[in-house]
Amino acid sequence: MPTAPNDMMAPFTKRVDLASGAIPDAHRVQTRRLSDLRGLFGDADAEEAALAGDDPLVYRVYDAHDAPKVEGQLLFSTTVIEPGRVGAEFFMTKGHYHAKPDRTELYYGLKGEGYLLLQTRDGRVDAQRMTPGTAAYVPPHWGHRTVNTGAEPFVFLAVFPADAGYDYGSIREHGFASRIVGGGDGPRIVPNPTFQRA
Ligand code: S6P
Ligand code: ZN
Repeated sequence: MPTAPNDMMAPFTKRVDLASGAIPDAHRVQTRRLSDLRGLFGDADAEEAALAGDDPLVYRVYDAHDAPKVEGQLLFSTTVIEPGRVGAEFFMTKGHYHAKPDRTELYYGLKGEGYLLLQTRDGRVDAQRMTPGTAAYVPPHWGHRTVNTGAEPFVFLAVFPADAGYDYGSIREHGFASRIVGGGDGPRIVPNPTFQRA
């Protein structure tokens, strides 16, 4: 039984538009342009050049619903990452640890292709390839970022505890251990030379 009145929620269903990745009646849509990711790409000159242009859309997050930020509640969203690069580096999300670091998450690939990059604060690094139909698990304590390595939008569904929260500061301050760059042989996962362990 719920212990507080605001823990009580009615069941509901949301539709995900599989053609676009949008949730048409989303509670909230967050738009991330390149200016929102300033400083996160490895090639600072390429980033500045792109920012001097049209400040391209990098990704949108469709938050399906709102829920009390308490243990037991789930949130879910879709993320639509546009195809594109800054220099050689593919468009990606900002990346975060969860503010409650032991909170987990499940990603389910819906469209396009990409990678889920993961890292722990004590130096473990991982990359999971995601395509339509793959389910990728973010374990407790792993920071995570997604990257579109394809030529069309990369779309995935994320399901996570409502009290997980976001720690973006650690990624902004210390960087991500890996980057994904494009070249003649396709996407390559390379170490980030400026990464510092948190
Ligand atoms: C939330 C989950 C996703 C991301 C989204 C955007 O825990 O991991 O919904 O928020 O993919 O990434 P970011 O790093 O900008 O929040
Ligand atoms: Zn997350």
